[in-house]
Amino acid sequence: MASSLRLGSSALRTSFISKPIVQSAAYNGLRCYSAKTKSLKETFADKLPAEIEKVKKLKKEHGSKVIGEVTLDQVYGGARGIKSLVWEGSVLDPMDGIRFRGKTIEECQELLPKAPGGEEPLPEGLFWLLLTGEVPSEAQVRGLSAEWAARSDVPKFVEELIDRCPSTLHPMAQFSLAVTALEHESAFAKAYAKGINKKEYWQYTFEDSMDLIAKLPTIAARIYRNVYKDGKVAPVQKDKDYGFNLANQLGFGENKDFVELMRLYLTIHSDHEGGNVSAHATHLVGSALSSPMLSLAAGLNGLAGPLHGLANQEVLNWLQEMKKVVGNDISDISIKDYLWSTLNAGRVVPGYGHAVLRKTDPRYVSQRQFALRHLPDDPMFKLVSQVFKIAPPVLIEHGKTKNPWPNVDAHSGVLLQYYGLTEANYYTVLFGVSRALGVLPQLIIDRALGMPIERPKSFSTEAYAKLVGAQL
Ligand code: CMX
Repeated sequence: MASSLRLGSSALRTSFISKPIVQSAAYNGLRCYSAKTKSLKETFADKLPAEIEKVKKLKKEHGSKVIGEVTLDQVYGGARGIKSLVWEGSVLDPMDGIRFRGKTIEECQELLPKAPGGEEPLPEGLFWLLLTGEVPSEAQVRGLSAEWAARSDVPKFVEELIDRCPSTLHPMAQFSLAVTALEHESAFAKAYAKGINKKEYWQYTFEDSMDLIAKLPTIAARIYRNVYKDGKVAPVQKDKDYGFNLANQLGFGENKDFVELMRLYLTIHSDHEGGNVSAHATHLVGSALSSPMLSLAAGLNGLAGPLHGLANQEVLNWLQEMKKVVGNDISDISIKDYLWSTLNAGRVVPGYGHAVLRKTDPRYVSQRQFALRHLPDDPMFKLVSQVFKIAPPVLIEHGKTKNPWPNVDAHSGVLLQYYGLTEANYYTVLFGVSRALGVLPQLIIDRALGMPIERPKSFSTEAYAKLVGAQL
């Protein structure tokens, strides 16, 4: 192992942390944490040598063990269930749903620090948990909020790029474009071009990830304000948290319930283990040592697909179409008929089904609980609740989907529209801001653990036929 990684944790801090090798110009060494509070980078660096040793030992002692088999059906079935990825932040159980570093959403809601007077966890805390495995202290989370605010300035040319997009360009395409353009600022790309020791990769990846996350609310808000409002974006308030700033820059900062919703939304949409399209795409592109900017843009492009993140946009549009047809009659029979008309038209019921989950998504449940607390009488929420009651038996009768229960996307749009964020085409951008908080910690971990370029094996149908002894 190279000398820098053989060092103990304090030595690591001295070489990597006390004199950071790279910092964003906006951040510029500003001390966001009190003298006694360890920063996120320090916390991660402290834990890193043990993590590296753990993986090394596992590979050395058990590297040749067989952990599964692969059928031809899996190969032709989107690689479902094939164990081939490492993802530290979260694991998805088909029945229990997502756990972030072993903690359920409910546990995260209880344990993660909140804003003063707030109810919902701050996404800063979730990011910290995903990266380090530790629940941060309140002071650490406040420090991280300040650090992101300090790094939030978006380069002028990126703002101009967004401003020049036609308002008819889908917000996700604008978002991906802006994130790609941030490549210009990538410390990783610049350092790599100069030539760096691979043991230092993670630090540049960390700095880029922090800069990138910090800029996303301003970018996302600029797209929203350009396409749907007056094009003016409020500046980031440096003493406020990430969720508040996003809500405020979108134009909803005065509504404290919407701010709380943003904090919850950003927390629960962040991570869903490694095999989903956005997470896997980010990881895959990152494995070629593309910068965090280019890697995240790849993930966002995948999130923009209707079978993945875009489903939240589809759900609200579908509910609104349904409302036009059923009017005020949301009786069981009326909803059932509408569901069948969707299925008989060869369409999917958006927001229902999942590649891994086999029960109601806990992310759906937490949003439903939020709605029950804040908007129990909203007509669209009542419609969503009716669909929740009627759709599962209809989908079971339809007999195709392996999971007739709702996923996260079945609920989010209804909460956003209640507070006046009614532009469904925009919703996936918010999902993308949150997803960055889940996929970037893993990218940092990938570089810290020295994960190699990803390269699974492919064959032609003829070659597979030969492999299984089939005559075609
Ligand atoms: N409505 C109608 N049919 C559905 C269905 C739904 N909600 N969900 C699955 N099916 C169908 C599939 O289209 C498939 O049909 P074919 O055999 O004709 O191709 C069959 O049921 C089996 O699919 P599956 O194994 O249950 O589901 P997959 O793992 O292939 O796909 C998903 C999972 C999410 C893409 C699918 O359930 C779907 O299209 N749901 C609606 C879109 C949606 O809500 N996506 C968001 C998922 C969450 C996220 O990633 O953000």
